[in-house]
Amino acid sequence: MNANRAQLITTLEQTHGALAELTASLSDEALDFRPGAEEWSTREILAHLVDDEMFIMRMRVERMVKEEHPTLADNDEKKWHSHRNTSRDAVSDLLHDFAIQRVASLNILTFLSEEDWARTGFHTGYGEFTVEKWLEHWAEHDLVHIRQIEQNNAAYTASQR
Ligand code: NI
Repeated sequence: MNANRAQLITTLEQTHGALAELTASLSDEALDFRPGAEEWSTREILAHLVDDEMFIMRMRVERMVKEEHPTLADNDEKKWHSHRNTSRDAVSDLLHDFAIQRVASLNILTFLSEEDWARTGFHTGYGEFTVEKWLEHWAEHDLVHIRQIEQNNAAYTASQR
């Protein structure tokens, strides 16, 4: 496995721990705090990561590996979230669900062949990409949302002064 790919997979392996650490001492008020009217709360970010892991991230890899150059449809994240059953969104549930989904993803990524990494798909927003390229997007997406939670925590702390 090439070094860049191994590094990206390590990033994916570390995300659950980072999320657990960032949310360990948060009250429900802090979890539901929005830094702006249009911004996501930390609880919503966790729910988004659970949904994305299964329906977007892993699904796209699976489709590229199993289908010939599939067209991968965009999804409306806000609409998804508005239809979400939020009755099971305790932070412990969300982290547990994310851990299960992430392990399933890592099991698939770990066993891809060189031919699999070179397989392609098309997305109306991103254009042409390979499984390898998708892994870069996936790891970057994790880091974007980890930073977003860090910023939410800082904004919440500032709002309490
Ligand atoms: Ni996202």
